[in-house]
Amino acid sequence: MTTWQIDAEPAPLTLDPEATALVIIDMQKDFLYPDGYGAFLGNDVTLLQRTIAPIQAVLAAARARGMLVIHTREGHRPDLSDCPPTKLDRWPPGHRIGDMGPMGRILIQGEVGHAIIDELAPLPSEIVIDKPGKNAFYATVLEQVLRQHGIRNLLITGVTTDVCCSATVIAANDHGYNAIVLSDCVASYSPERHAATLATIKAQGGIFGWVTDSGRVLAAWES
Ligand code: C5J
Repeated sequence: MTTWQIDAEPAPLTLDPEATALVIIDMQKDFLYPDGYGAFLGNDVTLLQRTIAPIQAVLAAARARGMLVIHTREGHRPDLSDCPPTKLDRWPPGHRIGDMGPMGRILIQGEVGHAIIDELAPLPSEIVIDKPGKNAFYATVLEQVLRQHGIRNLLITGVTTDVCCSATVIAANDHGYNAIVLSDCVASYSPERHAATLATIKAQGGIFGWVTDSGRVLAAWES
């Protein structure tokens, strides 16, 4: 059986390609584009844009290998029926989910800002999971999809390291999956929180998972 030997922290990994999926979390216009909601809140979106090229490289290689690719999008129904009031009330009026932002209603399905960035547009054959929470397992069909495809290992990319990537890695661990985070393919609006999140994931012998990077994954795929 072919396996991938991937250099990672806290220890190298051996992965079964058939049981491994690429997960691209929330690479949405609202988080990454200069006229999106993230920028509107005063964040430096260039910190997140650095992930685009390495994710493109990993995505192209994953597609060439016929790997399962899963994209996620954070967002809510236009009537906000899937948005808890606690999530809604957390910001001042004008900055809330469902309010009008620079790219349409903030984090609402179907709005321009909710879409995945053009650079990483999913193929029609790829799975797109809409999630109302930060963790991609919460109130979605993700676990069912993974089970149907026999997946046990998740290569985690996307934004933001400390929010939706972290929440998904922690949930993946509890659901019995191996989460392997590609450090140059994830980013935060805060470099400090990015570093702290990666340090936590791989601490204590890999308490939540592994950390590697696109170069080491691509090298493993090519060897
Ligand atoms: C945030 C996310 N940051 N995708 N969402 O609210 O990390």
